[in-house]
Amino acid sequence: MTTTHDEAVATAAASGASATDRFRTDKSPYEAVKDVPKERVDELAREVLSAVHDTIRKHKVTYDEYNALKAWLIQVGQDGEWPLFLDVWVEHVVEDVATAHRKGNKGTIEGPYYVPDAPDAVDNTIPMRDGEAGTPLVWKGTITAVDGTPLTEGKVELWHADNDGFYSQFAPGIPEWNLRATFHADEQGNFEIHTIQPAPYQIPTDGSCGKLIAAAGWHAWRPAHLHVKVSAPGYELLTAQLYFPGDPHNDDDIADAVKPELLLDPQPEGDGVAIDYSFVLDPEA
Ligand code: MBD
Ligand code: FE
Repeated sequence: MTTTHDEAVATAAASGASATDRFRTDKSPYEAVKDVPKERVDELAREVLSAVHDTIRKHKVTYDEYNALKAWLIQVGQDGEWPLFLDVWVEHVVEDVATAHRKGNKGTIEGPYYVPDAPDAVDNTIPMRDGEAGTPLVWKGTITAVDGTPLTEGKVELWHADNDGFYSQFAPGIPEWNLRATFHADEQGNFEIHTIQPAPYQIPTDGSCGKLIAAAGWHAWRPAHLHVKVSAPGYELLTAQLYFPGDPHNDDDIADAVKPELLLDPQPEGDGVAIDYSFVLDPEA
């Protein structure tokens, strides 16, 4: 890993903070929930607060600890790391609940670094820099419905980190849309993707999330992963990540987002690897 060299460390916190701007630009969550009944808000807010109160009583939390929490929460906002914090430590449960009814592919969390509307890939190849570092990866698969119908209008939006664990549009110095593209299924529902294998991802050590990790004695790693959003008209959007066997953090992902169904089986091919992984989508209700 090269994330210990100076440049990589210097860019780390910026990635967490850029996610706040991106969230404000791309999502309109307040519009979506503005009609939530007050009974629901009352119940959820009361239960969350009550869980906090119980923890304080159980552990006899002191004023020093309470003030440390206040200082830390203020700093998370100033660092712009709320999207990072929530997606690493909370989103996996929301995803489990939201997709429990599905019969098709398992999905997992989106994380903080998705950008919508990535341009279509040219020649089935993701945009990359001249001499982009990393093992070449060729991926073939099919998009079908749970009843077996090939989804010829299906598409795969793919985004992933580079060989240093950094994402374009979040870490500085990487061309826009690098290692991000939209791939379309053919008349048989097949797709083909040419990219490189990403590196494991380390939560920025120089921001508030990194401070929490250090203070608690945790590690800061996610296993290497490919992010996808797979969709077709009339079918539920599948958000997933795919993982590589043998990664030391597949069993202790800091974001708890690995599932056995999401492990790839790469085979050596030429100077790189070939993977064969297909998607099955659930029809919209
Ligand atoms: C990532 O790359 C990621 O996928 C998640 C879920 C959290 C932080 C960084
Ligand atoms: Fe990621």
